[in-house]
Amino acid sequence: MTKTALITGATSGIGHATAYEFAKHGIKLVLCGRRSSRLDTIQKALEKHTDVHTLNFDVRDKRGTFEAIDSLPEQFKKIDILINNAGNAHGLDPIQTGRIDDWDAMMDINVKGLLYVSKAIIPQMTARQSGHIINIGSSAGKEVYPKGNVYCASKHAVLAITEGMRIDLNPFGIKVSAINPGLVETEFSKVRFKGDAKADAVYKGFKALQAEDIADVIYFTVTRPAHVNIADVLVFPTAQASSTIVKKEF
Ligand code: NDP
Ligand code: 8X3
Repeated sequence: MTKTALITGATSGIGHATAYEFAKHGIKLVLCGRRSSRLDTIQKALEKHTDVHTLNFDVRDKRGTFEAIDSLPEQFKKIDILINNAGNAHGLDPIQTGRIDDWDAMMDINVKGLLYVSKAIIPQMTARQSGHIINIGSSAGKEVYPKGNVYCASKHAVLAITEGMRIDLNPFGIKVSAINPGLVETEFSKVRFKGDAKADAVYKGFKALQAEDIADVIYFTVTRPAHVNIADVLVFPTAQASSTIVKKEF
């Protein structure tokens, strides 16, 4: 039977590539993000392949998140696969000079936003005793790097929440997976450095992961047999050995 996936952060990068990968395989899509014109464009492009519904909300907005998910039309209400992907880094500063607004953004989006969306979807999964939640963590959730402080904390939280979900949802037969990428060339660094030229240097001198590489891993994860759960994956570009060790050639 055709499955339906809800993807947060579908307007860019990993979420966008996952939407395209899923559409290719006929998975029905609920695509979420704040930039509505991008959602419209993606919907038009993917409707050739599958049914697509878009939800325009900010995951920081608790009420807006629940209202958006409640508003799903009947044919999109049953979510089989939840991809908690929306998130970003904001800033790269030592803890003593970090901006509180950046800290708020990362904790509110990466951690609390993920919880709100999950809270809105989990009851239908427990009721049906089936479903698959994929949380997009990061290598930053496994290892803290200089100036990464709060972003790393937010991704460590994603990993802890993933493990907690897997334990608590175990009696319901719900799969919970964490996919943790290293450096992926998306809009991520543009957001982190607020459009500053520093962003351009991040992926120079080596071949970074592309969003499509992570979409491949996500599609693989959601297509395993019922008895197989890919619990936790760490994916680096070949040039990367850890958060701080990247083989660059100039
Ligand atoms: P992008 O910046 O390309 O995409 C981020 C997505 O998140 C956008 O679609 C954006 O949509 C959405 N988003 C951001 N803030 C909000 C918000 N407040 N409410 C709703 N949606 C929001 O980055 P990536 O694709 O790289 O990032 C996706 C995930 O992957 C993130 O969780 C990130 O932490 C993680 N990751 C990224 C890595 C990388 O190196 N790029 C490595 C490891 C993990 P919109 O602005 O339209 O709302
Ligand atoms: C994104 C990877 O190394 O920029 O989560 O934190 S990194």
